[in-house]
Amino acid sequence: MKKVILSIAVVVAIGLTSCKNEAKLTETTETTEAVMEIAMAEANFGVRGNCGMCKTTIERAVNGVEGVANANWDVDKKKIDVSFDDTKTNEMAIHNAIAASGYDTEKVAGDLSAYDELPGCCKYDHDMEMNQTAPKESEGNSEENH
Ligand SMILES: [Cu+2]
Repeated sequence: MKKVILSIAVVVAIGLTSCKNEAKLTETTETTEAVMEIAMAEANFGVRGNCGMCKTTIERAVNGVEGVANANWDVDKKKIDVSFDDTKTNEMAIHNAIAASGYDTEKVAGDLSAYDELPGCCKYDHDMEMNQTAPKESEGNSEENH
């Protein structure tokens, strides 16, 4: 168990570093931002989680999907904003990546064995309300009913 936690901590540390580097890269390429923007699709949807460690795990899972440019999970709203290249990936791939890391999304239930390996503080309540403030522009108006 200790081994697992240690390796998670290492991966998290690496993840954090690479996230920061990516953020810097996008800042320095401001001139091409307008061009990039056109190719980028946006998605925002509910994801359950408790704390900053959940945020790291969720965002690392999303950033691991090829084509994802940016991911930001809001701990208060239980909601993630993702921008991605829709020629390389799609919203369902992002849902699946989050679910594989153990977290529930609006569309896909989190993998239970991954959930079991989450640190105690991250074992979120499966009945938790997600997406606590609805986004103004929702792409999926057809999935209001669950
Ligand atoms: Cu957590």
